[in-house]
Amino acid sequence: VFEMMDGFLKNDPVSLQKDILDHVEFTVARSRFSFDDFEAYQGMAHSVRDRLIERWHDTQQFFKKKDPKRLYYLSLEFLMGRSLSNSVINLGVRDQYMDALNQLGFSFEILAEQEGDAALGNGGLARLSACQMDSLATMDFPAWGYGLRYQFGLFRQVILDGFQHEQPDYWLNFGNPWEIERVDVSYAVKFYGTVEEKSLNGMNCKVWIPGETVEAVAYDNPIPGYGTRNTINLRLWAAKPSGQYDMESFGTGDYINAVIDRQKAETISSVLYPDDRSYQGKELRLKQQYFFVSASVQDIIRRFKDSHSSFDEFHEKIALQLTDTHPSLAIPEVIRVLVDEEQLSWKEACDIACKIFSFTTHTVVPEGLEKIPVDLLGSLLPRHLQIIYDINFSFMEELKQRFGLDYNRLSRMSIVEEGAVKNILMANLSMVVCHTVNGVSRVHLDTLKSKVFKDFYELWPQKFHHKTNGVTQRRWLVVSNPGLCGLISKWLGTDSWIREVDLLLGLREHAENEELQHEWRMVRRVNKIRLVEFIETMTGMKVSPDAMFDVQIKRIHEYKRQLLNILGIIHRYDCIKNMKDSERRRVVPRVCIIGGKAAPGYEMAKKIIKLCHSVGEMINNDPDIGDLLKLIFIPDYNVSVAEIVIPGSDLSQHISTAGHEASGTGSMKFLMNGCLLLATADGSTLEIIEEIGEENMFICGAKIHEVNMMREKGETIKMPLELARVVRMVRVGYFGHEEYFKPLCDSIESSGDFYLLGHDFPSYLEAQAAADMAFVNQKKWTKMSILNTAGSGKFSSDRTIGEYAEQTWGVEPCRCPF
Ligand code: 26Q
Repeated sequence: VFEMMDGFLKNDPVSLQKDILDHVEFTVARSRFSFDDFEAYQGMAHSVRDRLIERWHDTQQFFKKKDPKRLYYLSLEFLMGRSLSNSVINLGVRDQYMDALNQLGFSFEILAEQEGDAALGNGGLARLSACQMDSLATMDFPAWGYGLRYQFGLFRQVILDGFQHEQPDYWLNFGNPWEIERVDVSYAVKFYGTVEEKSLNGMNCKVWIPGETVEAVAYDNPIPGYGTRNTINLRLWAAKPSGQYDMESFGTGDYINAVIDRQKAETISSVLYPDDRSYQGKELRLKQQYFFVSASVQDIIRRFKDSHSSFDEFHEKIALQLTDTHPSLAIPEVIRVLVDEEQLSWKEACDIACKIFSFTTHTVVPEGLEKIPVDLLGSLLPRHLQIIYDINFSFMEELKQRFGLDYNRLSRMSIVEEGAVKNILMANLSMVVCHTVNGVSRVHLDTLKSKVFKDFYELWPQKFHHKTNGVTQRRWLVVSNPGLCGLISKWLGTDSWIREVDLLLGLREHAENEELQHEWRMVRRVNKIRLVEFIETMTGMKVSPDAMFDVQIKRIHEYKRQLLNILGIIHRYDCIKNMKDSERRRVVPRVCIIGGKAAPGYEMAKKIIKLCHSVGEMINNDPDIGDLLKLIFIPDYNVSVAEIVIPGSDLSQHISTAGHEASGTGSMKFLMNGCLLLATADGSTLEIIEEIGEENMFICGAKIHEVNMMREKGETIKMPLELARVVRMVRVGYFGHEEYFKPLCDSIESSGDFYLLGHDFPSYLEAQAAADMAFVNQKKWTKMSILNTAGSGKFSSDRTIGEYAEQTWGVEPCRCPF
């Protein structure tokens, strides 16, 4: 069926056309003479898939031959979004496919929109994993990703009467052309049971007699690099009933019930936990974590043993990166396999573990750290609990040597938290064993050192590092903003910035060039019009592209302060209402856009969503206001929505209470796309200020040390009048639902205003006013916009991954020849 050239699939438009049609006929099983957009998408996706598989094979064979040190990236979440555009761009065959489709009478853009998102994650952490996979592939690192193949990804958000409702995400219902099912790659994962002591060759051994076995089946997702043949693997595990006890259960008679019972194994990989506030102590979550870890560790050790006869070189060939503590059961699992199954000594196994593991933490607050009740762990994984106790015993001895019998310190640092319910602290376990812990921004590292991991920092300062997050310019510029992308390449005279993002700096010298400014505005205008159309499709609202588009899109959290934004909008509304006509003429029209999901159990976040709708309802229908102010809530925010919204935004808000956002990566995507930032000095925005200068941003709010001081002193400030006024409007039912909104008002006025909306409101309004002023001067605005893109180079995940490779993992590029 395939047209080959020099043994490679051919990529000229005619061959591609034939290929697509063949897939429509034989894979999708439709007539090659009559098929719709979705079928055309499927045909094309399968044709792209063939090319991915071709390169994936070559890359894996090449890695096998070279046997370099490999990086294994373990994450329970990956937010990949759509794959079609990204794949053809990274494979370097977009234009050829566009031609092929045009000749068949289809549009590439329309086909790309047929694809649903792969949303196997919650938010920042999960999208970061996806960006980092793209950089690992592009930079030729011999890396593998491991994750879980949830049957249901992040819930779909449906808004009814302004309230969020959750619906299952049936992302696999129409098939998934981007994965390769590996029925031959599967491992038994064991749970429950008991541990028995046995004597083996005169040695005392622990033997785990498990009570339940589930099979993990591999699904491989090729990740193509840009400008390279390298295509790495993201291996996701799905749970299937184990075949091991077939005879036993089927022999006993109750065949039907036996089958049904065994089918329950599949629940392990059925659904993603939608709460990104961490820890609930749920058994199913723990099962997911261990299922994932056990399958991955078995796979890694099997691959190693394929080409090595002892474990001497294990740490020279393998680096294991833990994405937060979620996969940290890999630590006792590796030790268990090495000691119980490979007969290494306890010391040898621990030494290996200490050399291969590193972890990155994505939280700032101690409450965000993961705990597992000892009873739960002991029943599900009895042998692992023993191993954790043994690790802790040695660690406590080490501490006593070092600090003497300082019991307070011992209890603060212990992996086992004593109390009414005993818990295992996964962060402490990770701290003890990993050779490195990374924060995700510079200030995040400071917080780790001075607060969350203070004791550990005193003990092992050399373990602490940070790698400021980054995002991939392939997805966030090349895929999502082709207009700007073309313009950048034209003015830089090269498209090399797609691999070497620092070249973007070259735009600085043109920032005031009128021709570039004009073209820049034109491109941005086209993007805004695309967003206008999208808003109309999603909400039925018509907004004007002449207005300033002011955007806040991210998960809904109290610390991210969508409430501050909404209260600011009420203030603006109130001001406009009270203006004379002459004043109104000077108002800069705004379209305020908010989007994001609330964790299903997070009541305050859900109230914020409802408030947004109620306020929008009033403002948008007020004939007094017209186009001067609109408030739009974009439902079901996800990666592909972000790809439309970000390029069409003028101003974006990143206004977490200082000290609460570990990094934040949304800001980086806006920055690259030439959108201005209105931000607090928190997480990555502090580093953005260093790159582009305070004069090119709108900064507001208390600084981190001020927040700390106010909290330490328990200082309460007097509510600013403007804030008191808008809160009152909500309280007295100006927007209806006064009972329902009461807790929101109380959080500011009666419960200590933990997130400091009162303190930050005046400077927030000032920053907003400064943005208005700047927008009136389009020359100045456009200059700032160009400088944003020009200064965004540091925030590419290529830079982040380069630092990890060199400083944390010790891995080197391994480039497959073309
Ligand atoms: C833990 C246990 C049980 C169930 C769920 C979880 C869980 C899942 C996801 C806990 C946390 C998360 C996600 C956290 C997250 O996204 N953090 C963000 O990470 C980004 C990437 O580093 C940062 O930019 C953000 O600042 C940080 O909030």
